[in-house]
Amino acid sequence: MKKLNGAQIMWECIIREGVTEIFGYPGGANIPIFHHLSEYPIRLVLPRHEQGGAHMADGYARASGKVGVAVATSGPGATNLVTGIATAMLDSYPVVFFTGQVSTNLIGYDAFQEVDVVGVTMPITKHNYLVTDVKDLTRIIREAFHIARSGRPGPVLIDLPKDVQVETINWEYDDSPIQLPGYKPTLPIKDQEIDQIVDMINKAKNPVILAGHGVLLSHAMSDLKDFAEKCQIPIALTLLGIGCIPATHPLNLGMMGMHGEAWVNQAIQEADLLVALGMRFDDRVTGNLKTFAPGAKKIHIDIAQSELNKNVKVDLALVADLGKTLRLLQPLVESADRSEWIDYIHNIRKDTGKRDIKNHQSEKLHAAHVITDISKLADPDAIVVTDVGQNQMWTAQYFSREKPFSFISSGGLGTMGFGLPAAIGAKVACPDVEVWCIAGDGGFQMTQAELQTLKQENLKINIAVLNNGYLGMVRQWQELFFAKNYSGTPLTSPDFVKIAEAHGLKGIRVTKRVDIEKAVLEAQNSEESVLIEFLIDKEDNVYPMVPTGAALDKMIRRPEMVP
Ligand SMILES: Cc1cc2nc3c(=O)[nH]c(=O)nc-3n(C[C@H](O)[C@H](O)[C@H](O)COP(=O)(O)OP(=O)(O)OC[C@H]3O[C@@H](n4cnc5c(N)ncnc54)[C@H](O)[C@@H]3O)c2cc1C
Ligand SMILES: Cc1ncc(C[n+]2csc(CCOP(=O)(O)OP(=O)(O)O)c2C)c(N)n1
Ligand SMILES: [Mg+2]
Repeated sequence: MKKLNGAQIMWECIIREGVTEIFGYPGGANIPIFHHLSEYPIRLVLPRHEQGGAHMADGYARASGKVGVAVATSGPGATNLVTGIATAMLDSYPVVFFTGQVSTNLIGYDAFQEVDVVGVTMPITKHNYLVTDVKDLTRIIREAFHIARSGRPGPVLIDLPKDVQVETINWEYDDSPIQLPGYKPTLPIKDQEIDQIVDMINKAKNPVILAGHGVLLSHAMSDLKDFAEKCQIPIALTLLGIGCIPATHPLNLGMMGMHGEAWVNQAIQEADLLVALGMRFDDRVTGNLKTFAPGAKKIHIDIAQSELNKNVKVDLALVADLGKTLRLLQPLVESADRSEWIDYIHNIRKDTGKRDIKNHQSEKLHAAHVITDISKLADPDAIVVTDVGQNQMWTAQYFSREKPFSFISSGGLGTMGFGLPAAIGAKVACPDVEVWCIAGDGGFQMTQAELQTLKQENLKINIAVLNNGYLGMVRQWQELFFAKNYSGTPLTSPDFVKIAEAHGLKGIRVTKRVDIEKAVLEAQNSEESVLIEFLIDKEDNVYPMVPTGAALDKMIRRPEMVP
């Protein structure tokens, strides 16, 4: 037994959860937490905005597979976290958020910096708590980490009133089994369901696996590879599934969906069986639901019951952990030769994936060039973190990824401003790995204050800002579907080179393709973080593209080759 206060108990508990780094910002309602931090072996990274801290903790979780932790004060500190919490929620990442709260006797009185953060974050957390008695704190923190990392992972928030932080009790760690009778993160798998899946797969002539983020979250990468190789089923990836099978694996078709490759979408539309593994049929993936894969029987395996038969009605739905399921299926499915089907898909592919690059031999700098060249020069183990918009889609298309957990992107919420702070979190998690942040001029300006976090923490990452002078993805929609009415999308920027220098970092500007390599090598060889601003063609579009409401294979294709 030790005499400890709530703040100390918080630290005692989180080090027992394996936490070694946190992203936190202080304020009146969490000073006791910061007061005791130095007593514990935990590194604090101080963001410049709580949203940045939330994305850092999220990027940390995405890169490391561990639970990220972010700390903020009450009121504005807590509300600044909201976008970051929702970002982690939509992409199923385990982050535990600690917010300071006004003392329990003041709750409900509109006290200084009081916000009902439990109410605000109810729909964007997997679970949240308001601690009203310090004696509950150990149990709550243990539950929070368990809930965040088990089953379908997600963010959990703990709101800690100031009086709970300072109240002292005789404390010892209680490591008795966690009791959450209503919470069933995984369910047993029935033999009958496995038999049915095996039968459907064995009978299929033209099947496609739709591999999603759940493959990575379940650490089922090698199970997927073994399974697909045995039955010779080609694999289409969601944006967040990128990396679950190496880019160069012969069965990997590439990304599906709105900006997926045309041959991938066509294969899905023509398949006789879809095996959806740990993906949630987002509307960016399916195109018009009425015309989605009309001739295919559909199997959906997902750990979340709520995702099954939600967007796409399927023939067989199984609630289960993917790794476990694939290991059960592997010995039961027949080895098959599906070379005719695979050859057919490769035949529709031809050279269309490279068309952008071949097509753009002008003096201008094109995003496809920039990303392709960075991808070739980057360390094969590098982690690439994107922002949101055209830059994100170009990176998904042209930054070739062989390793899992090496492509980090805000998919579900599509949060502009995510890139830089998430890249900082990834670097804190993986200090020995080369980290690239690829952002647009718009998104980068949303969280660029975090450049100073890089400086203060002495972290080295490489940043590529694709400056097209527009909120490019929205401008593309305006060009194609709103009569080129560029309302609200032209965007000025500060001198990004000077911005980097003002933060004590290095800045480089590139305007021609011949200069890309030199700049990238200079960035890689620099000891400090480097920002490269690429002045790219202003009105390049991301192709292919499925217009909203269109069938998945009715894509606007990349422009034909010009002489
Ligand atoms: C501008 C923009 C354009 C986009 N365009 C595209 C596009 O063209 N193509 C595309 O694919 N996406 C696109 N997206 C991303 C899209 O919005 C979704 O985020 C993405 O499709 C989701 O992929 P997912 O279903 O694999 O991952 P998630 O949304 O993370 O879902 C993962 C699923 O796995 C399940 N799961 C988790 N753990 C396990 C486990 N252990 N076992 C089994 N299941 C598990 C979860 O329950 C969940 O259902 C775009 C996003 C933006 C911002
Ligand atoms: C926080 C936020 N606000 C608005 C949007 C809508 N949005 C999606 S992409 C985009 C344009 C992004 O512009 P930029 O960062 O310059 O990237 P580009 O598309 O030009 O590569 C916008 C405004 C968003 N996704 N997130
Ligand atoms: Mg832009």
